Amino acid sequence: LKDASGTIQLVLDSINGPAASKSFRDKLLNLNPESILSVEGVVRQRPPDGIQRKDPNGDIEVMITHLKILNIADPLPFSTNPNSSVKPTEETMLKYRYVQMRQDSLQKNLRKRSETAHIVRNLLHSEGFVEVETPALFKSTPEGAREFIVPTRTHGLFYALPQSPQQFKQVLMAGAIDKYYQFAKCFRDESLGADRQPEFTQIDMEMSFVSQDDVMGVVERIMQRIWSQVVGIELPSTFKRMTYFDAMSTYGSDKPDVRYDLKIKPITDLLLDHIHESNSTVEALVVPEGTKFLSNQDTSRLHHTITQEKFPLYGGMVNPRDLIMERISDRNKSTWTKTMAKVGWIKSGAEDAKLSSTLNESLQLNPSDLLILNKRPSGYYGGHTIMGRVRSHLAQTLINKGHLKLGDPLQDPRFLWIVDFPLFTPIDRTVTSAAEQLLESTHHPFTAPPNSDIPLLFNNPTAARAQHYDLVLNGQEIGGGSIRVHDPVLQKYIFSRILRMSEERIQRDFGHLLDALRFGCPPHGGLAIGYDRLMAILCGAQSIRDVIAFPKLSGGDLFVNSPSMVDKEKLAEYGIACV
Ligand code: AMO
Repeated sequence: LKDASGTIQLVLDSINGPAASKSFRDKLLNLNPESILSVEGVVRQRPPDGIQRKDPNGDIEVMITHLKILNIADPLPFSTNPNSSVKPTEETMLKYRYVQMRQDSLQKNLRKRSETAHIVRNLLHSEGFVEVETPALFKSTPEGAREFIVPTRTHGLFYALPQSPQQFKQVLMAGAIDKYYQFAKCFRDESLGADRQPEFTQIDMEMSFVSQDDVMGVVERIMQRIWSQVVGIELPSTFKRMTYFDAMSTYGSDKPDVRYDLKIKPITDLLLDHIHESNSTVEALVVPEGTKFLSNQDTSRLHHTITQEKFPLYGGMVNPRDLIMERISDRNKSTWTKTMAKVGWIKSGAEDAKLSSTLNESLQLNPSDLLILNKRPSGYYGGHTIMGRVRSHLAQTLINKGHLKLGDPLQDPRFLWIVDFPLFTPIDRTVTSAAEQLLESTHHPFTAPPNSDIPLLFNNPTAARAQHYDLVLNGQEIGGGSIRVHDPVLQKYIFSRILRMSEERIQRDFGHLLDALRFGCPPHGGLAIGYDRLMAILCGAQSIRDVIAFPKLSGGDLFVNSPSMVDKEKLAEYGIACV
């Protein structure tokens, strides 16, 4: 017999007990696994000559006095024994999620999720936070991701599901709920992935009269408490911080995995006398002794992968000639810069030997190293550079081949704050005239610059920094937040002059928020932790699907089979027809 707490052996006395009747005994012994029984009996020490079992409750057993079959299970679609040799597909497991849930791993994950939520609620409650629920029927407003639209029976009018409770939580600050939190459901109609679901949960927080450091402090205390109580590890009292610029220039990513070195080195300055174009950046990545364990096939595969990706903020697709993989040997150590001349990056006939020796020294290059070079349009924009993608693919290859071992993500977590993000990001970098350059908010349009950068909004907005901070753990963004604009004049200026929204649209989409800022709204800021991502790390799960009771695949929800068709008549009530 098993239940959520474990298994125990049942013993039937075939002479006196309920199994005295042969027909009952036969029925019992022929039951399908996972049938539901009610048992009463006497718990007793298992006799030394009893049947040996290897389960944790092996010392005791139940001598049955009454037994009832409550529900006979049909043969199962797959075995609940995780060691069974037949492995069902993920689709099958999601269709019969309740059967999969009986397996140890999903049981443990869901219980750990509940326990962790409890720890967080306790801590926030003790710090004076108020848990407030905000509406799921929201309004279509441009905040970043694509929304799910909800039709109403008033023709032409729609709700939208919230991407996050961002605007509501800011308005709670105007409403004098000075410390808010919520385990909030968020909805984003974007492509799915191991760390992405269309419907996910945030630990959403907002506070009045706070600085960036205050918000980061609360989040650090949450992580410390979780790691202490769930993992049994004491974390440092503050986490490391890195600027966006340092993260992008050294790791090529705004969520760098700092568990491995492989640092990117900009070498543009060293090429200044030799280079053709002025508006390019050249970056180098050295894999020490890389030629020993990365074959030509490995590097051409890497080259191919990168040239198939799109980099809209760095000129589109990568021209294959702009990514060089050079195997350094004794023979070519002082002549490899010829490759740069050959593909036209530098003037040929440049003082080869001198340039090589300068670069060799700066890159500390040795025979048998693998050198990767990339030339691209200058600047740091968006979530990653081309070399940043090279770095993470490369690390994956090295891990797969057993040449790179990462520390345990739970026992040795590398929490890292990324700060000083640019407030705005260009939408299309091929537009060069400042007058036509369209910008979007790097985080969201409510994020405030530091006071010192406000003047930049009037003449050079792309240079303005944001009071925006992301929490990164082992290369994953597990949280993000900012200090908000609380001045309605500044907020309106950002909407109209920088994001170029029409007056009509500002009023329609954000009039309510501007009103809330006008009638006495304190300075405020907050952050949201991606709860599913955090739980996946805590459970050592490969995907956030493993820590969500009913996750979706790209086909939707396989258990209820949704999204599904709706009758024509019902659609007509909403004024909708499918064409
Ligand atoms: P942001 O959009 O950065 O910020 O989201 C916060 C965190 O939510 C997680 N996350 C996701 N998890 C699973 N599936 C998804 N599709 C998904 N999208 C995001 C990430 C991310 O760090 N309102 C702001 C927060 C704020 O400014 O206070 C917001 O939503 O871990």
